[in-house]
Amino acid sequence: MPLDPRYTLAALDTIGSTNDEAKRLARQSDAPTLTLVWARRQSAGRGRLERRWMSPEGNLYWSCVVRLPLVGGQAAPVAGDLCFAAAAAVVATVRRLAPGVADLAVKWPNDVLLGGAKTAGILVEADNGAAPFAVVGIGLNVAWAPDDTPYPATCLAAHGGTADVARAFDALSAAFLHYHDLLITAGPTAVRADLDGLWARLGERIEVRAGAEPLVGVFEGLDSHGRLCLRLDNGRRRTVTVGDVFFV
Ligand code: BT5
Repeated sequence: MPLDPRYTLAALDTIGSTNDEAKRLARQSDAPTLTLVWARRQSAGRGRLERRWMSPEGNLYWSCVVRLPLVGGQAAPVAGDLCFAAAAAVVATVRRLAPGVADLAVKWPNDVLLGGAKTAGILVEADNGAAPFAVVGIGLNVAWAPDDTPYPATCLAAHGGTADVARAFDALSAAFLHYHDLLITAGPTAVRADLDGLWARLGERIEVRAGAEPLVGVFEGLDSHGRLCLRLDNGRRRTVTVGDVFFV
C-alpha cells in the first residue's frame, strides 16, 4: 500500500525520539502539515511526563506534524482531539493486522490494550507559538513488548497479528489520515463515536491520578469534550482533563 501523497515522510534508522524530530522539523516553517517521522528504533523514546518508552527495533515509532488550527467541521478541533483520532487509528490498525482479536480496549486517554495489556501508547504534544502545531506520536508494539512495566504490556505478534513493522506503518498511516480528515469534516464527536464501547473499565471503579490526591470512583464515561467523568464515593461528579487511570 503506497503512502498517501499528502504525507511527507522522513524515514530514519535510529533517532532519540520521533516526536522530538517531528517538532524540530515543524519549527522549520517549510515542513508541511502531515510531515511524518518514522524510525526503526528510538534511543530516547518518551511517554507522558518524560517517562521512558522502550523502543527496540521491531516495533513502530511514528510521529506526525499536524498544523493547527484545523478548520471545518462542527467545532474547531483542539490538539486533545488528535489523541482520540490517534487512538481510533490504532484501534483500526490493530483490527486490521490482528484480525479476530478479542478484548481490544482503550484506557483513557492514550493507551490501547489487548487482553488488558498495553500494546500502544500515544503522546500528543502541542506548540502554541506563532505557527501552532501538534505532534501526534504513536508507539505500537508490533513484535516485542517489555516485561518490566508496572502494568502488563503486549504486542501484536503475541495476539496472532503481524510482526511486520512496514505493514503496521502502512496501516497506521492510512488509518490516521482517515481520522484526521474525519476530525476536520465531521468534528471530534464523530471521531470519538468510533471509540464507543471500547473504553476500558467503563461503569467500574477506577483510580485517577491527576493532581496531588488520587481520585477513586466509578468511571461514568466521557463528556462532550472527551473529559473523563468520575462519580466519587461522596456522590459528587468530577471531570478530569488530564490524568492517569489505574484499575482498582
Ligand atoms: C505513553 O506514555 O503511553 C505514550 C508513549 C508514546 C511513545 C511514542 S513512540 C513514537 C513517539 N516518540 C516518542 O518519543 N514518543 C512517542 P505513558 O502513558 O506515560 O506511558 C509510559 C509508560 O508505559 C512507561 O512508564 C512504562 O511503564 C510503559 N512502557 C514503556 N515502554 C513501553 C512499551 N514499549 N510498551 C508498553 N508499555 C511501555
